[in-house]
Amino acid sequence: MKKYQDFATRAIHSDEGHKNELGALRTPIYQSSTFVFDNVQQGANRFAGEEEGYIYTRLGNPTQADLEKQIADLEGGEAAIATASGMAATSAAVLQFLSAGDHLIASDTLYGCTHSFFEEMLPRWNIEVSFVDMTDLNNVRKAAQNSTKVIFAETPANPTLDLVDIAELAKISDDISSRLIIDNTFMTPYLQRPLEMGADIVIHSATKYIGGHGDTIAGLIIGSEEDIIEIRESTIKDIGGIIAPFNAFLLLRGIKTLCIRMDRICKNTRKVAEYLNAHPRVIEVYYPGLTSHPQHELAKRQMEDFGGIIAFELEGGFTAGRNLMNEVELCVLAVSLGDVDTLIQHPASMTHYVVPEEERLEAGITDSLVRISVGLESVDDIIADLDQALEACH
Ligand code: LCS
Repeated sequence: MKKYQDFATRAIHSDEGHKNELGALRTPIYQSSTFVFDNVQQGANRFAGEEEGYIYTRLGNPTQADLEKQIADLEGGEAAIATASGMAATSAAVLQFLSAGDHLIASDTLYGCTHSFFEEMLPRWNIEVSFVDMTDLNNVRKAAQNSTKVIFAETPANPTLDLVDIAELAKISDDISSRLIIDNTFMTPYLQRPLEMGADIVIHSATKYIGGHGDTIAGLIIGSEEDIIEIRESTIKDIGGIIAPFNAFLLLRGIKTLCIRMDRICKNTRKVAEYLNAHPRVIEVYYPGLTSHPQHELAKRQMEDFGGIIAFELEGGFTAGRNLMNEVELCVLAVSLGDVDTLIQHPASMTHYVVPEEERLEAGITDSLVRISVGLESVDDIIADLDQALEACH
């Protein structure tokens, strides 16, 4: 097929749905655990990698393969693997490139389970981890050791919306021969493409904007052909966090409307951020699209738009925030993000509950921080709901 330059066209046409035997427009769901061999020699050849063809869905499946081809194209990578969850993507990518005695540098603000995986589990395999504030990259240079094999960052970070300069971080990573892994969940490839800025691997919680409808848990890993083959044949094959065919189908479907959803979400979010910023009871708004965000210039440089997540703090601290979340009617009180619905939650007691208090506060995840993932509803209705809740939450 002709290679289209425009992302919006590729999001619709760079899968190979219609290339199936019956010409179905959409990629079929190959809901099969295993694949039949014509004879013993064919089975042996497939295992030996001497003949193309499917073997067993943990090792590969046509629905999954179509999704992988498309997301690699959209992220600007050579290859990809779709996984059972965002955490399956993070753990498979990180474990692939670290062995006992190695060192990982991670940004100090990360989704709670990513933080606990690094802090609680990796040291059990004698992997040392340094969490550093990557808004100042000197901290990364200072933390670097000969044994540093992976640098991992989320940008924008969950939930504080701190940014990391990907191109500068990639230079540091190259200088010390480390691999740079970027969690691009908050942005999607439509708004930010870390591989083009020098990152080695991108991971996603595809549960969020890529699925987009609040109905799927899934993850993605994108990188060079060589790295992806290694991950597929090792930490995915042997640890097993592969995506289910039906979930791969749901992501292929989500990608078709990614651009139009993100355009609407970014537009809505800008208005909600401006509304919150002007409200007398809101004392702080964290959103990279506001000129008051300390990294607004970096945001304009490395992101196409500013995304759909806002964090904010209310006058009256935790009590006011809790009351607000109990008072909303349209906004849904739930974790996760990137859905069609506007979701609101309390990081300190929910998504980041697993982060030890001292580290949580150090990273700016205060007890009074409220996070909102703006959805696709009418922005007037979202703002009216927040307005009535702010009135009622004294
Ligand atoms: N990376 C980021 C940036 C995330 O926000 C999450 C989940 C993950 C990775 C893990 O992905 P999962 O395994 O859940 O697909 N973030 C969540 C959140 O903020 N609320 O609930 C889950």
